[in-house]
Amino acid sequence: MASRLPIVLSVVLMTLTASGVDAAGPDRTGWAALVIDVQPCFVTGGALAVAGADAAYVSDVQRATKWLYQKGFLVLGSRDYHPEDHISFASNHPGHDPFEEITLPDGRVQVLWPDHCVQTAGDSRELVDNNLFLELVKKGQNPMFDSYSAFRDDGGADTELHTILQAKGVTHLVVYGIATDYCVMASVMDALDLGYSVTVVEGLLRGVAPETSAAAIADMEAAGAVFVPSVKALN
Ligand code: VGL
Ligand code: ZN
Repeated sequence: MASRLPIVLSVVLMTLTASGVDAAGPDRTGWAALVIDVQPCFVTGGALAVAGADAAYVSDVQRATKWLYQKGFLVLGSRDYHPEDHISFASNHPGHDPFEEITLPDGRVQVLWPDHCVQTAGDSRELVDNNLFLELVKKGQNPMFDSYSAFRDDGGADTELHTILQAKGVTHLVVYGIATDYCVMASVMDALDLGYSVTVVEGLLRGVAPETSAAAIADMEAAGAVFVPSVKALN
């Protein structure tokens, strides 16, 4: 039996190599990447296309995410996933237009958007390779509440994200995606509130508008997020 051990070991090693996990480099226990809303609705050609979120951006995100995965980071992500009667759709508020801000009867301020990331429509799918993700959290399904944050919606209902991160012992998040001034910012702020250390990859952010994106970056930094230009800074 003992003579078999080297064979078993080399099969295990070959399997690890084939899976693409590169054990070299720092220990990444406790670290996870969080890829926010890289979906067709938000990229060039989408209903709510964000400036600079083009095909080159999507392949940069794909490459960076695969690199982190190979370095031993857990990879999680979020998907905006709205029903057709969602409160954020201008089409559900006759007389109002996309990008208008309205006050709802309960006093909440809601930005109105074009119909986007509609459940089961092609534009809500994930653009980064699904096989890299431990979990992809859907958000914004409740027609009554928007959910910029990947952790919870405007009604206070939690997604499963925090529970999963805790179960996996994650303490440090590397965050990037779309949109800087909405879902990235809300997710980063909630992550900091929940006690995670947060590193934001600035080169992999795309925002709805330059002024609100610059303000969001300043706010995230002031709240304690660390900014790096690219994932290579994490080597
Ligand atoms: C987002 C606007 C509406 C985002 C989602 O992913 O930042 N922005 N829904
Ligand atoms: Zn949305």
